[in-house]
Amino acid sequence: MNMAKDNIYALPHARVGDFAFDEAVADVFPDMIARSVPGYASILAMIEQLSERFALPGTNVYDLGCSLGAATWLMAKRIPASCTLHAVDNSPAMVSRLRARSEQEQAALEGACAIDVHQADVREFPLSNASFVVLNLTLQFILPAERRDVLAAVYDALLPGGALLLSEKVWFELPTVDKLLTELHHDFKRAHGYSDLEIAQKRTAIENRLIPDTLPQHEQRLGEIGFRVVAPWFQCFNFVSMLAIK
Ligand code: GEK
Repeated sequence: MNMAKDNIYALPHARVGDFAFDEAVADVFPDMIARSVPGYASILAMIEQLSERFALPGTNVYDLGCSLGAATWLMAKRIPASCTLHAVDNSPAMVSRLRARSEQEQAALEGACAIDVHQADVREFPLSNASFVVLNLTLQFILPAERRDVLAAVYDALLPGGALLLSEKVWFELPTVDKLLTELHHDFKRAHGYSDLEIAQKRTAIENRLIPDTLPQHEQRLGEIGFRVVAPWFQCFNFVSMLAIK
């Protein structure tokens, strides 16, 4: 796994453009996400565990917004070999690296389920016969007005008892709580070697691309769509992961 260091925002940018999942980001992505998302490793470990619980033989499992396939890879070794695991991302830079890794490391996947890698937009990607669907830090990059349709498509594709794993950055209505948890997130980034300049420039770059909801907004929308159980199971500062069961 490539662990090149993320220093994309280390030097001052004359104009901080909008954040994009391009070649430069894909090159440093494992380092970037580990140092930016508190609890990322814990969430991945639990996705592996949950996939084993929910994935049923002969069904589809989806990793929507898979990036370099960190969750895909873990799930492949845990779910029934008769499943098809669909890894979907619309970033060509991410998808080409994931395809290359799958080809290079075929031996490691011996006996595991088939992995189908798709360069596609999750807003349009057809889903069916699903037992477990992962949206790990992806929905937050989809425009708020379009989120309900994506989640409803997941709900429609899930078999009864099937589950959606949804991890998101969130904001908090109470200003004191929002300020505190945002500061703690920035402290986390500082403790992992990001400078104040990097934190500030990344914040500017991502402002228009990552628009968080609150946890109650997520819970209400998932409930309205029809999910029988909505259980937030993880929170670290302003990052939350929930399980929604049909
Ligand atoms: C992980 N889940 O390591 N269609 C498809 N992909 C999209 C779309 C879209 N409309 N919008 C954004 N993406 C991963 C981490 S990263 C999270 C997910 C982060 C993709 C985008 O290209 C990127 O690869 C991913 O969603 C978000 O478990 O960078 O904070």
